[in-house]
Amino acid sequence: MKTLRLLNQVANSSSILSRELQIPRLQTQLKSFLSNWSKYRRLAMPEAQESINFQYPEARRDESVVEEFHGVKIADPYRWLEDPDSEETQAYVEKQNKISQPFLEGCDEWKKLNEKLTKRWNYPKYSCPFKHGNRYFFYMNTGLQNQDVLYVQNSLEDEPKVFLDPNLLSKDGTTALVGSRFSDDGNLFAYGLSQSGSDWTKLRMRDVNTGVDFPEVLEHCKFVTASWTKDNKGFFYARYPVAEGKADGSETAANENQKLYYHVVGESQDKDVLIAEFPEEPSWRLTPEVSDCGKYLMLFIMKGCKDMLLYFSNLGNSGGIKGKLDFVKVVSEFDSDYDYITNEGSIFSFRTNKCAPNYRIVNIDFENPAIDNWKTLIEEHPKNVLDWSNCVNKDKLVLAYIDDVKSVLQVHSLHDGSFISTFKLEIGTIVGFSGKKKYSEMFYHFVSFLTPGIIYHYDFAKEEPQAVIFRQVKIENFDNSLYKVDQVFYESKDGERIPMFVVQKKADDQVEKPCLLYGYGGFNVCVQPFFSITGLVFIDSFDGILAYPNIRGGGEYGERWHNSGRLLKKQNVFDDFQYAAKHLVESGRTRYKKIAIHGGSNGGLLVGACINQRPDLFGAAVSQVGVMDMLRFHKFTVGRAWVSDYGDVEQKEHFENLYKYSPLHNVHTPKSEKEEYPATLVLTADHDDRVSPLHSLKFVAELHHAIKDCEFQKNPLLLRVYSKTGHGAGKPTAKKIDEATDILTFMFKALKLKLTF
Ligand code: X99
Repeated sequence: MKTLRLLNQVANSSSILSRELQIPRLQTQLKSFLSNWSKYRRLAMPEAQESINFQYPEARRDESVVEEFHGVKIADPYRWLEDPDSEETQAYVEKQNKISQPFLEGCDEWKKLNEKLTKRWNYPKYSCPFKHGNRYFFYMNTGLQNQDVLYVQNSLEDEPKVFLDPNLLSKDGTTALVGSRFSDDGNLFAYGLSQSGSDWTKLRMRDVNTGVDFPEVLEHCKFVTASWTKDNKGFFYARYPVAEGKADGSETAANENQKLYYHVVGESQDKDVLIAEFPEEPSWRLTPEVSDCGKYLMLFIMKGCKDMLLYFSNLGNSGGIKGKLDFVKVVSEFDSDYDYITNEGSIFSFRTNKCAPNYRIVNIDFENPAIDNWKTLIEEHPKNVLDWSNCVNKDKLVLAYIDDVKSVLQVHSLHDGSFISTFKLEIGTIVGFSGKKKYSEMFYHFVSFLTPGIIYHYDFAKEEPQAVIFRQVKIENFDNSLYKVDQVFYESKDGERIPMFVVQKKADDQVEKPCLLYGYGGFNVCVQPFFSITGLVFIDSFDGILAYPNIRGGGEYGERWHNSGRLLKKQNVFDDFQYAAKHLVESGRTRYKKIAIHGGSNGGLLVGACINQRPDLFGAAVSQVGVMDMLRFHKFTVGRAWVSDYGDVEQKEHFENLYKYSPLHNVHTPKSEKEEYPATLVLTADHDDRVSPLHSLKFVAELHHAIKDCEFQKNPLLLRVYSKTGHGAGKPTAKKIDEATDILTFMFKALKLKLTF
């Protein structure tokens, strides 16, 4: 499922991890911001010097808040910062921004880097074309548009017309298109809109022939998939009950009690038919999927971020959905993942890690779904991970493998799983794919650290089919032959062999360069090669290098890799990251004081834990939208789902493990130079309802308390809270560029660099 979401995105806009900082801003907004420039500059002058004493705002410590976990009393003096609406919290945020914003924006380098990023970002970005009915659709961004625009054309040669332009829906680009599905005949389009980066989504429907929207709006959705019935009349979707209090993404309330509904296009939401609910299981999240043939509704149920149940209902030819459906349970234990590929009659093909940590394809007969009747169609590969699979051209399975972190693309037979062919690929990643069982053609989208994007077209109906370049992104004044990518393998603390990509200029005679070290390390997510303008600007402007270690917790080597970096093994993730820094220094590429670490979300936790554990290994640290309070993460928004990676604090051994590394609970007062925190920038956003900003706020309050009057802490520890922004998805280009500028400026100052342009 992760893969499918990834494939639906325009490569190079925002990734599942927000790992790509990049992309542009509208010229007009740039101008209006630059006219404010002098204001920030004036504000900033005192802070812009090196080694100044920051007067951090004091956060009230409420010593009365103490909670007991398994007999251990733990104070939580900044509990009040968990209320985003209190005046005290808002005043605290404002005071922090008044220090961080001028520090970042109030120097000439911010302006220069912002201009450079904007220029570099300004190149056209495309998604794969995808066919629905008689038309092709694709996303395109001319370069600096805040949101990608959806185009339609009658044939691939036809002049494209705008079908949906989210840029017209808000002035500042903060309305984003998130998740969309066409009806089977391609005549109707269900699409989600989110505001200010929140995960909350409103679903709308558009008539493709007229371009006119239907009047109804479906509310209270998050992570919504509209799964159309074959009659093209409506779709299944899941939604939450109406929330008490506000629900705009700035709230922290836990999301519970999702229910499955059927919506008939043209009707109002209150007419929607309730299809399934599980009141005994408030944490279950539901994803519907109608089979390719239209006869079955599959229901995938998750409570964590891994493992799911699988039910199905026979829609038959019942003619209209009138009420709750009966479901047959195919999988009734949370112990594996299942991705629907296609079905031939009652024989369903799924990609699964059931008894196959590198994934296999299994055929399940819905007439007899007992597990001892399952048949392996494609065996698990001994080393490579089967990342996703799609059925095209009636009976061809396209398989994407991950081989030592690089994408491999193959075609197999749906009938017996036999291998047919491999597509030639450079070292890189397939970030997009389009193709359907009912069509003979397909497109796939390739990127790498030095390739901004190539979209290939392949048509099985051709006499001698071959992959041809359909579109290739060219960036003016970017000569990728000047750079090189190496994949190195280093040993971690326990001897595990960890891969790492290093990107740098070819003519690299000087050793000990500034190094941007990025990591994620969790949730089975792979950090495969991707094209990053921010990364290239780091190399070019700072004479730097980039390092991307594939630390454990990710899915680079299947479930084994994920499992060895989650729950009681989470410390491996931090060790792998710290050993990446050691390797980079020991191999002569950089120095500790020249390393800037960076991570977002689960990677923000990584950064927080690492600066507590080994502050001496890094010169600078940027933690974006991180999880910092490991004893309370499950209480807010969708946090309960992360128990599958982090563990459950209610269990003693999990509590002890979490308490040992939780960034909030392991802040120290430096007692020597070696213990001084690296210059640290903590970033969060007011509409982040994936990881509530309270994590970052409490962490920084604790840091500032710990270093108060500490002679050894000279490096800045800053908090920047962005507004009208969320966890990353749907972030307008203008805000992405500004944030990337903040990050690069911070690294520049913290590592005491020189601009090389
Ligand atoms: C999530 O929290 C997943 C959020 N999410 C749902 C979906 O709750 O993506 C859901 C329900 C139904 C369909 C799809 C979804 N994720 C995704 C983690 C990492 C992830 C996340 O955002 F697993 F990749 N985190 C933030 C983990 C810790 C910090």
